[in-house]
Amino acid sequence: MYRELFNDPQNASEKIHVNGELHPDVRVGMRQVNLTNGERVVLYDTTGVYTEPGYEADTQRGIPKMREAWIAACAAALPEGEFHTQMWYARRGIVTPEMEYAAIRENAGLSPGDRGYITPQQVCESIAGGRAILPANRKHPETEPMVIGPEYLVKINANIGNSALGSSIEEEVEKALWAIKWGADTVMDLSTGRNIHRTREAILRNVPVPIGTVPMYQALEKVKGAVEDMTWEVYRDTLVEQCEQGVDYFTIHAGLLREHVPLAQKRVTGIVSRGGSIMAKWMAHHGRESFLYEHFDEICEIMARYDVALSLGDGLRPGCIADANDAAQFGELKTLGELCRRAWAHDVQVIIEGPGHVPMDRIRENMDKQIEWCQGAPFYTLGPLVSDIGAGYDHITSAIGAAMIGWFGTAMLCYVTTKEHLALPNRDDVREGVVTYKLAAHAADIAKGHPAAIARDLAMSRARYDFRWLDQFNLSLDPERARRMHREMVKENADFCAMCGPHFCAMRITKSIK
Ligand code: IRN
Ligand code: FE2
Repeated sequence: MYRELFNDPQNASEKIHVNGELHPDVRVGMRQVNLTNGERVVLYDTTGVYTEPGYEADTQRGIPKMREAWIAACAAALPEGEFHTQMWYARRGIVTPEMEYAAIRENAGLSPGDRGYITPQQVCESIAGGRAILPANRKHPETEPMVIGPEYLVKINANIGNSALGSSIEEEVEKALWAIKWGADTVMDLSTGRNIHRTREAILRNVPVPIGTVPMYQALEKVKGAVEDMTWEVYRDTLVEQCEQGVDYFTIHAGLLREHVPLAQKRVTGIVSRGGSIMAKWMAHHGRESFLYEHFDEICEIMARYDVALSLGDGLRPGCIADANDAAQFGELKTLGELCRRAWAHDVQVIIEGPGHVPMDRIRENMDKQIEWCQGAPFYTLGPLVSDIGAGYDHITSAIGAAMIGWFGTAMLCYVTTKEHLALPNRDDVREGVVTYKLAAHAADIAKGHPAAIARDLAMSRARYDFRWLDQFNLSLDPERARRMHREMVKENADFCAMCGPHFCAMRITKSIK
């Protein structure tokens, strides 16, 4: 069943591998597009083992545990029971196999000497300085290492997960695999409905990218949705449960303090973050400071024992453009900067979550403040949506903002689907959301001058001018859709398309000029 997801017999691309030098057992898969004119374009690949020739998926068994030996070697080199995070190693200048793997990946389509070429030492230094993270829980050996930071390719995250109103474990695994097929760099399981633990287990054992969660959602299910019954103990036990299972990064809304809540009550749309609203209600009910804030160091100690990265949640992100960049949002962002420093003291890797809904003229200010207050920790934003009237099209409303903020330096973009504000996304919504966000991220990479991103566009343009249709399909982000649309109206190798017909093709006419 899952194999068919990745099967595209008409796609003239093949899996290639690049081996490590520092760590010879590092073997990084990439996608090589073989063009009909003999040229080759190598692309970053998130599909893992699923596109290895002949791989037979078996969801009961799960995918190979590619990091297992590295994790074991680390453990063997340390006293019994001791463990360290990627940040700890980075701070000592030790380049782990994971770091080399991530560096090699970043160079897909580049050759040494190219501007933008990344070395393992650079990955190591940026993690040491907090400017990048490599999310890789030691209990998640299935994940293929990758790096998130403004110096690297802009990444995208796809949210999946069930709700009380629908979806099964199989559907959620299928959505996660569909997401990586189209290029999602990480997947967050935001399940809030039934079988949260088992759904996550199936995803972790079958998906080769880092997996994130918002542990508060499962903790709330444990107290049957009664926010006032939530306790630090229930939350802490949920953290440990998810660490043990192998989750690679947690969204934790620890920066939303009691003093911020009144600021949000003046807003047009109040608090629109699920995690944020839960914490605000808990604080109001108990008349106490956030237990996430008060137990923050304990949270970091738990996460450091597994190397789970911390994504500091934006519980006060604006839910409409009228609320953008207000005192509530920026008050929380300042606190996130403080928490970031505290997490680093535990060698916990950190990214900072950001908005939300922000009009285009106020996006730059968000990025600037984040850089100023969060010491260069990577920014990870939801959109932002640049208008509130896009219902049914909010993948586009938000991709406009995402492309801008990616260009300004945001390291990872959290996708928004067509169903945002309306319903739970299905498989096709996931595809459309991922491809739309790959476009936003790629547009940002181009604007930042990434040579491999620019080279892919150039190869596409040449193919277009030569009417090499197959090459155009294979170089596009969604070859299947491009091919289907073209083939609907003209035969395979026509030197025009149905948009203009044979007599009005400008490129054809241009070529006839002698
Ligand atoms: C990303 C940036 N800002 C928010 N996000 C994502 O929103 C976050 O990573 C997670 O997937 C989701 C959390 O939503 P709530 O609980 O803040 O609504
Ligand atoms: Fe929204």
